[in-house]
Amino acid sequence: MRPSPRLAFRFSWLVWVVAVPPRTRGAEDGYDLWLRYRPVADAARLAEYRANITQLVVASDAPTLRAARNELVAGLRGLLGRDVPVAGAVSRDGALVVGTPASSRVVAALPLADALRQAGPEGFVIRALAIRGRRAIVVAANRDVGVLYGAFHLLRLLQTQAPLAELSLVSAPRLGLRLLDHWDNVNGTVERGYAGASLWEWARLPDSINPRYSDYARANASVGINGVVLTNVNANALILTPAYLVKVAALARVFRPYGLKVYLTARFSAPIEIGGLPTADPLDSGVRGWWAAKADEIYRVIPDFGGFLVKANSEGQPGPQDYHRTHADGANLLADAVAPHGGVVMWRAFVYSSHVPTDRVMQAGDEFVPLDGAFRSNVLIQVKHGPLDFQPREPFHPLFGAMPRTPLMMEVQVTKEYLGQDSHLAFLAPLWEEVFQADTYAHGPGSTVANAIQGIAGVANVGTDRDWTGSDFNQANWYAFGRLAWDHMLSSAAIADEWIRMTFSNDPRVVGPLEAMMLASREAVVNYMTPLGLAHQMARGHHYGPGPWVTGGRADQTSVYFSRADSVGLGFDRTASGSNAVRQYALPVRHRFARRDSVPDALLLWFHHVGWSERLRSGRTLWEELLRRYQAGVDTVRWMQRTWNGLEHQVDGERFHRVQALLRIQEAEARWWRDASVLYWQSFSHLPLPPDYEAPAHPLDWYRQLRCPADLRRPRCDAVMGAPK
Ligand code: GCV
Repeated sequence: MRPSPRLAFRFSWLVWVVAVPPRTRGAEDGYDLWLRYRPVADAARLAEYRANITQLVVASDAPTLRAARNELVAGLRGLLGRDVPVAGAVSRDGALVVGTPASSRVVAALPLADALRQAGPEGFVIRALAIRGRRAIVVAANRDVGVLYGAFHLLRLLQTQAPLAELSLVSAPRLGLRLLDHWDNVNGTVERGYAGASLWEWARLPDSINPRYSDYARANASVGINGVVLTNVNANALILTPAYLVKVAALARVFRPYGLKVYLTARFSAPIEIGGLPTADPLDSGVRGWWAAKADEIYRVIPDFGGFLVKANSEGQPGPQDYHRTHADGANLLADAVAPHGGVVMWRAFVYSSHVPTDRVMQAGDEFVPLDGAFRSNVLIQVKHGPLDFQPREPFHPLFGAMPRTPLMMEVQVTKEYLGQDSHLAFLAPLWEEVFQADTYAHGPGSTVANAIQGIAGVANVGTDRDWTGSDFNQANWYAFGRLAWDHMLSSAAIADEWIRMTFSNDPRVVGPLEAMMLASREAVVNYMTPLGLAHQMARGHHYGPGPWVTGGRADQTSVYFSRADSVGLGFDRTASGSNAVRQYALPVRHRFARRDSVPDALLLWFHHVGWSERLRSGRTLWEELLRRYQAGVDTVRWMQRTWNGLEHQVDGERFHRVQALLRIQEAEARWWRDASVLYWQSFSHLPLPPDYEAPAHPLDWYRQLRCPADLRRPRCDAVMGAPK
């Protein structure tokens, strides 16, 4: 039957709507992150979802449940392509019932007691069941915030086109504290931020509330992040003054419905700087009184204030050691001040002694292990994932497992200070997964890092850039951080898979290649920057390009200190014949790292000084293996470029071209890293490059003399781009 002209017109209009690529329907500028809620493309799935979600039943209008309802209304409208009405009661098949037993009589009447017990205070239950003979799906939790997390999870299931039949899951976070740490300064700059300025508009707060604040909170809640440290660990005491506290309170009000608590960094010398006291000595009664009063004042304006994060006696920050007191004295001072209000103190183990130590990476272990048991119960020691400083690869920090009487949390960088900052594609979930799963053996086999911690903090990669994170793929790191903070047993592959489906497409022709790219990307960076356990080989200050020759100034902040390159070989001897840093690890990890026959190749030069011509497990000499790894890094980036180019017709043009341009930068800069490093090592090894090795574009001096532009936020060297290969 031929359609009537009128029908034909309607039909062609429909086809037009379906066939128009997303870019013409709205800018793909990255603002929506993974919360895009584009129409479900698979017709059968769409029909299934439409049949199973026909009304939304939310009994309460409490702020967090309202946030859950609004998210579901918007999300379902986008995904199902039609409005799902909100109802007060289950009146048809396909009800989506959302609530807690306290807020919803329907939920209270369901047989969910066991599941809710498993869900705990923040988790949720999602289940397909019958309610008074009607097909329904319930998202239930013990507290409103669990319902919100569950709502986001249900939307994630739809976004990733999961089947709804026999839906039955309980999810609870494995870690209590899941925080983003902002290194944001009150002047609006962001230390190690590569995505624009600080989100917090201090000059306009508390009167002007930027709508981005609630979108920021939504994004965090969607992955279960439950706290935010607003200010830089290189702290400014101003944030603790009344004028700023009302601004902080305004942000806290926006964040509260999303389960996001606010924390601040505390400058240890604040009693002097804003309190007018002559000292900040933690044992001084005036100082103790000042902090107690300050805590009272904060909790008066922010009743659910989370607590303080402190960087003390590190990189010039004041601390208790200025008064010959210990880190425990300092932490306990603040802990006592916030304890009556239920607050915590996160005290960083990233310390720098005023003397250059024999081995920089041992300092935290040596200072903190003797203090185990000396901290108040509301103190958490915040430990970077490795003992140095967020390098592309480090061994796990030896403090994990070594302070059994002290709560620890792990700190990672979501911002990529040392992994190509805004431009290089480096998916960090594999790095974090590697650390979480590392076995410390501190209490026998299975004593993983994940088991040694009670919380995690990620240094945020978020700023005022329209896409929040400076690049499309940097968003994946924010997402992955939250997902792993919630459940560190999730694999990197599973997280990448979800993120791609939510952010780009469910089309297997997109998911497969993108997942492969993302999973290979971190190792590529390790290879072209610091292969085989090298670390800290970047340019001084901005930490962007290669600088293996960096020397001068404080020795333990230079590349040469860490590489120990000489005519004999390369690498830092941390065995008993060297600094003996291996002693900080429990047996058998200590032996595994100390012995040449068992240390993993990936950490070889972290623990050993290896002769240039010594043979490695591969049968290749160190020199050959180094050359191979640097080249592998470059080759992987080229493969990523080819893979991405193959997606030109599957990905919208805006994002396609943005990512393509960044990959071009990454390829040129991977060569920059390889060539500068190989030539520098060659000046010690005096070994030749094989004839078929890709020749460096310039002599060593060219790389050494390269000066990057003065803009520290974008320290790119145009000169290295050269002609594309
Ligand atoms: C906030 C590294 C960074 C610093 C940072 C410091 C820290 O050294 O380069 O910018 O300071 O770590 O974690 O305190």
